[in-house]
Amino acid sequence: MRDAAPQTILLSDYTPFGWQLEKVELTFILAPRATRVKSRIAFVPNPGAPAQDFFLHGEELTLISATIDGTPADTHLTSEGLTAKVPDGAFTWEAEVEIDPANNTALEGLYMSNGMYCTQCEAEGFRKITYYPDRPDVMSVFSVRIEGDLPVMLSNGNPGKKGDGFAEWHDPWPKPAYLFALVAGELVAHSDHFTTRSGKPVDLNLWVRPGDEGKCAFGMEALKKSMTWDEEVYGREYDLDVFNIVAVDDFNMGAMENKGLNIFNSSAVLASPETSTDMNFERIEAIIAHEYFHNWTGNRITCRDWFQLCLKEGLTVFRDAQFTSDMRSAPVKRIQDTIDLRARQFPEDSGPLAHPVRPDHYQEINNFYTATVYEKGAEVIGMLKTLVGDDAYKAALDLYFDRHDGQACTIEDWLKVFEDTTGRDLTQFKRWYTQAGTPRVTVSEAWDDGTYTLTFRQETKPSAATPAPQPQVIPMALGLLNPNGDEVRPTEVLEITQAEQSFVFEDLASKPVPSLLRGFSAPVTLDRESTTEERAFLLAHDTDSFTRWEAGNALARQTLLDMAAKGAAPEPAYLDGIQAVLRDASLDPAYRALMLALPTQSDLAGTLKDKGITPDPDAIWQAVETLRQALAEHLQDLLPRLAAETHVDAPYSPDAEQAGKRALGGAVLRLLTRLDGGKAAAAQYAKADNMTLQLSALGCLISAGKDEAEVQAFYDQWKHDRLVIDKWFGLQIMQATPEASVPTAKALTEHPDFNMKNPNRFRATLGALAGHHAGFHAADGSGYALLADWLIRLDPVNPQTTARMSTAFQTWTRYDAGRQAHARAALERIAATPGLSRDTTEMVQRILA
Ligand code: 0A1
Ligand code: ZN
Repeated sequence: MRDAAPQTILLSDYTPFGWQLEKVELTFILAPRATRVKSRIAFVPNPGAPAQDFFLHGEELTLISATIDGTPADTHLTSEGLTAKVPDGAFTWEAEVEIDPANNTALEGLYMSNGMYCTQCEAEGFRKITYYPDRPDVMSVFSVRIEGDLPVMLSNGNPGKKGDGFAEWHDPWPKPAYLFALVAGELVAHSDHFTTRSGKPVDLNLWVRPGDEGKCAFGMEALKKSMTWDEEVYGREYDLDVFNIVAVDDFNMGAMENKGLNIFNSSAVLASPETSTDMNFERIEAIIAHEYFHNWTGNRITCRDWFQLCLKEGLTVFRDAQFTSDMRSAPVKRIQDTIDLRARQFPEDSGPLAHPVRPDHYQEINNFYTATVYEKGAEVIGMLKTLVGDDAYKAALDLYFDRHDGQACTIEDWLKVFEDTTGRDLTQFKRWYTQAGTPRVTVSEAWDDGTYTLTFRQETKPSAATPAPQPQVIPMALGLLNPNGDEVRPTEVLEITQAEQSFVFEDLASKPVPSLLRGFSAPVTLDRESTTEERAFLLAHDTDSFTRWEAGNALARQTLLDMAAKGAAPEPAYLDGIQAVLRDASLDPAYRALMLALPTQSDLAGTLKDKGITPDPDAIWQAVETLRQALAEHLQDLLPRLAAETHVDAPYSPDAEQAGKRALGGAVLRLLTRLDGGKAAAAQYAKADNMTLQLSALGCLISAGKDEAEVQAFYDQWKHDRLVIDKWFGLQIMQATPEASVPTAKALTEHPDFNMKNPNRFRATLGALAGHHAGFHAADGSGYALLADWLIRLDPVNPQTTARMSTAFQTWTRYDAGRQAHARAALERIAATPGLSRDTTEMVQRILA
């Protein structure tokens, strides 16, 4: 376990490493409890660096020997690494260390999962493998020899010699240590080939545990589509002879882009129609693309330091979103991303964990793999593209790849290619990278005899991270409609740069209705005192599919807030408006399904808090229940027709068309269940031949309280499949009533299949509780206490996952005094745990601050 003494790392302290690494040779002699790692590294002085002591990172290593140019090195060991006296010029460092992969439950460095060796080195895991300058701006060419008696032994790059008990690998592309990977075990491959557009053949392998071969085909197709797309859209080709992907059951995140050897959480790559939902398939396609796209945005061009994480992550998320839009439906993807941003990033940006897309300080970098860095980071790139236009974006990206290939870069480098391509000054735009907080944009309008004026005021709440926010550049895409629904001004992009700014539209025949923030053109909160009539009008007539959906969402939000805070009745204009949209069979079923999605309960709580009202989770829960019931009754006659319309006769395919139908079908089934007590759901469950239909039916049965037989039957059917049983754990908690959610979660932590060492199972259980708004925020504090109990238990085992899951508490000050007292007690209990990790200490301190 790490020393918890907090040490803050500052962006402003950046200094280059004093040496360059000409080459790195590693030999691994594998043994579960005592793996030996021999390293041989050629160092030469870095002429661009200031004088400094020679320091190599190293944690949890047993040093066996260390020499410099063949003579024993004069080393001084600390808990974080070693210093050594080194010659003035070039020298060769050789060391041998021993590590214990079998006892590595933190899943950072070299560890074991089901008898298989694997690694996770981002961000700072390589220092748990050997002594090394473990920082992203130190890049080198690696040669690796693996010795062991396992049938498959993989590392980065191209395969070299292979024989009885050994395998060698050479990666010709210089890379930082965080992209190093090694995998060894009894694995089987699903193989294929790809020829790049310049004719280079590439072997593709997806390595899995025996038994999982049947779940590889979809991932392989997604990989080939990603390779083609990156050639066609970004002009980027793959650059090695082989591309390996490995599926691992125990993994802290979704996947990792190690050069030529991507390692995936098995939940993010294995799929079959019987065991995976449409949403699983879509997520897998996106993650495969994301990791593959990192080969250029992350690997060929990497980050100078971890403050620049958004350089690779924001850009790669943006690229994977473009890919998904191209493969599936662009409007649906944009709406889904907006829902996700509001659910995960907005609360982060308005709470105690707020930080800029490019943070300027941290204690533990693992705590900054956040929705702000990833998703807001992608939004910032989307805005840049909107502002400069598609052609300039393409030219800037070409320049970025030309200019910076092989380098470790900064956000300044990134913005400079846009400045050089377009001649624009991006000084103000850069605030999106340096300021925390979600701008709130208030809109007012004036109409005077043919002239329409829109006035925008932007304001960002000061926070600890950004005490004095300055106005940002906000691209505001809008259109104007006339009162009969015709578009009188097609979409244009206004550039808001000032705290308050007006835009004038002349020569209009009648006062228009504005359709604002089309395509969610900036990650802001739009505050416009709009009437129910106007929202209903936009829901019926808006020519932009995003703002049309947004109008329905705003109506739902308004009625739910009035119901939760004032006990109002459901708004008839909302019910009628949604009914009209659902009736329109010309609209994509996936889009209609999104129209039925209500704002999340947590989102509603945040909105109430913004309006100065303390949210009551039980009242919010009740409002949502009442509105869903009202929807079901209002749509009663339409539901059977929709159910028939969404029926799929063809054999299962996870494509967008079928998935969209099933999404709408699933939403319809949830409403029908409120009317028929679960009859339709039971029928669907009985004949379901794919996981999407089976799981949606089971969810309905659980929420209707008619589930006992099916919950058991589902377990019996799938108890051999870890990924399906994760769903079984999660669903029972997600679909529980507020009263039942904490007891259900508690009971499931006592189930023999619960295993806190497996991050997927832990998240399926405790993460589902944290996501149950009324359950987690139970007035008696039982939700907080249960999560705290488990975080305290998990921390010594896996600090990274513990720290990530502590974010469930980030909104705790929104609620009433009673709940706050319970949450504070839970947080203080975690903070007071002896030996708490640096990861969790930092998070809990920030949340409590
Ligand atoms: N770079 C990966 C995500 C990742 C980050 C950190 C990890 O361990 C701390 C693991 C994976 C990605 O963006 O996909
Ligand atoms: Zn990434």
